[in-house]
Amino acid sequence: MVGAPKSVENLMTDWLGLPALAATHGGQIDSLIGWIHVFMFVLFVGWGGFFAYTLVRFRRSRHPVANYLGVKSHSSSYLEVGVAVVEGILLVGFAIPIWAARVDRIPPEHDALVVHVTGEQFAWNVRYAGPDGVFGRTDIKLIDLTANPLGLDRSDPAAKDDVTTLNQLYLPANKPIIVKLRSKDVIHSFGVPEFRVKQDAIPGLTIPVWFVPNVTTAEMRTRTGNPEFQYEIACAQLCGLGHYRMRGFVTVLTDEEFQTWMEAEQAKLKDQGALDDVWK
Ligand SMILES: [Cu+2]
Repeated sequence: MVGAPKSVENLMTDWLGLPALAATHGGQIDSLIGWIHVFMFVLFVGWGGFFAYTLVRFRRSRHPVANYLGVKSHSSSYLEVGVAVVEGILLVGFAIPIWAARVDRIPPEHDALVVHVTGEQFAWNVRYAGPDGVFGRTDIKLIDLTANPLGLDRSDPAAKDDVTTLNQLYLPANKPIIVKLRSKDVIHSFGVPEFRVKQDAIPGLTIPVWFVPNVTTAEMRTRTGNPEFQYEIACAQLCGLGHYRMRGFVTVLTDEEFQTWMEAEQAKLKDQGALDDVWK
């Protein structure tokens, strides 16, 4: 990780070769992944050692006949109950509260940017509420695969300024982003490795996923030394024959750049005013 301060966690994630980090909560996830590797290594060495010990201890030359009674003490049962109790504590005391804090405690919408992202075979439809902050009406009857993939009803005043894009997600940096995930057909999965975010999009459900991107695309290009760097939305569920080409791109902008982009989109909508009649 170039530019980030080196802590023990960073060293572990460098060593594991994780993608560059670009969201505020990502450090915690990386440190968890790092520690899990350390614990698994300890378990591997422990169990591997035990295995080697049993090979020697119960070798054939010393025990030519198997002992059908086996172990008589109850210590291994107690040990297993102990392991189950510790795992119960990890689940109830750590895993569930951390999930509640990180995933369920979604920031208030007025402090965040809400974006609707709808997966379909094989693309990501992105929709912004526009300056009015209200998502306009959609109607399944208005869906047109190329001209209006979300069935947006431009006759609804709230829908007039809604901005839609295909496979292009523009986000301002350092602001909570709430992505409301949906799917038009099968299960897809919205995954952006640099944001340490991955969530299934399931038909019939609207699933919120939130994060705060904190490195703009331009900054990341300098950091990685790759002038063509792009954040990529990779569909992380095998969703059909075209799954391999279901990729979108995220452009993280500064707040001003994002406003400029939104204004340009509004100008485009005004120019396309005539299209309203086509969609009606
Ligand atoms: Cu997909």
